[in-house]
Amino acid sequence: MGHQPDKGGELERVLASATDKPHVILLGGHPDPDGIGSALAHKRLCERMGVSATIAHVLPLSRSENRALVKLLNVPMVRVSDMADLEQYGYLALVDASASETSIKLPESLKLLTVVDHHRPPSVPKAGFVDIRHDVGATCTIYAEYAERGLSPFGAEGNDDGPVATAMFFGIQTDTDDFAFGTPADFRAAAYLKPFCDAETLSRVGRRTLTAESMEAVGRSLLDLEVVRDFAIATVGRVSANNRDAIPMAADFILRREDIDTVLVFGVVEDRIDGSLRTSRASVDPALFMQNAFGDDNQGRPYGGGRADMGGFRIPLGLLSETTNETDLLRMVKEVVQKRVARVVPELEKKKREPGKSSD
Ligand SMILES: [Mn+2]
Repeated sequence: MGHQPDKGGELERVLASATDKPHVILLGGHPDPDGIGSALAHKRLCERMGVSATIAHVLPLSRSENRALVKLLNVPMVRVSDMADLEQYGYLALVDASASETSIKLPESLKLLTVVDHHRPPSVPKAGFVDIRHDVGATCTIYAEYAERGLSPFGAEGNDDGPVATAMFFGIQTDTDDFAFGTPADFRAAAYLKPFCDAETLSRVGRRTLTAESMEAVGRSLLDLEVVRDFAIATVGRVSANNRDAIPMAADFILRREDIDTVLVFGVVEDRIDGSLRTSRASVDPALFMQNAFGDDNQGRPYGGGRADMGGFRIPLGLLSETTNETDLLRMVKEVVQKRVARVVPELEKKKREPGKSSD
């Protein structure tokens, strides 16, 4: 951690030693602005060294603001679905993650070359180049620092760095909750990138437009909201996979209510139940909350997990998915989730049993 003497120079040497085969930058999860901005920064470095690099992702872009970012900046990304799609590449670069996406099997010939990330890794990855820092709010901050310290500085060589700088700036902005959690390094990186950004694109993606479906889902969660003491629970009903981020969005929004400090929002997405927990109370540990409420699946893997202030869970619908009546299904899902959450928030069950409170 802290300031490594010349990580940028080391990255340059590692990239220069791997010019014999094309590179792939594989984004994990649903690509977010920090991942996209970092991937663009990495691709730019590869290209300056004469190496071809492709940005790939497995899961779809899920927020409309992310789709807008990709569209407005014309971000070149390909969606891959199986191993055969990756066989043409020799080297793998991971940005904003230290382990590759688990939903795709990688060809053995693909060599993990670089890892640049700001999350705590479960184990230190083995790669030619590793730069993992916990004292920055975004991976784009690390790439901005390489540039500022002399590795392909922005604006040099008469190149148009606007789209890359804009995506990186937005990556830092979103990963730091609009700079509320920005570290000095994030502010410094943003200040470095700002003159190269396209102001109009930045303000357009900064609007964070929502799809109509997401907004309706957030609306349903507000109608469904139940509050017991300082805890709130709500369901969005069913949302499409493309709009599943309506669930954490609703949780973030409800957490702003002044009389609560912890909220759990859930919904049905395809053939599973998806949920998000948000808390502003230090004594609530989201990972422990998830564990106590939902436990493990039959292979011993927990249904949910979390970090200091947020958590999530995914539970397959299993036999419930055969319910043909959607209203019945949603009612049963709600019952199951509430029962489980009552293990952690017992008042929820008591409230249910009170007369006069009937479920819809
Ligand atoms: Mn990030």
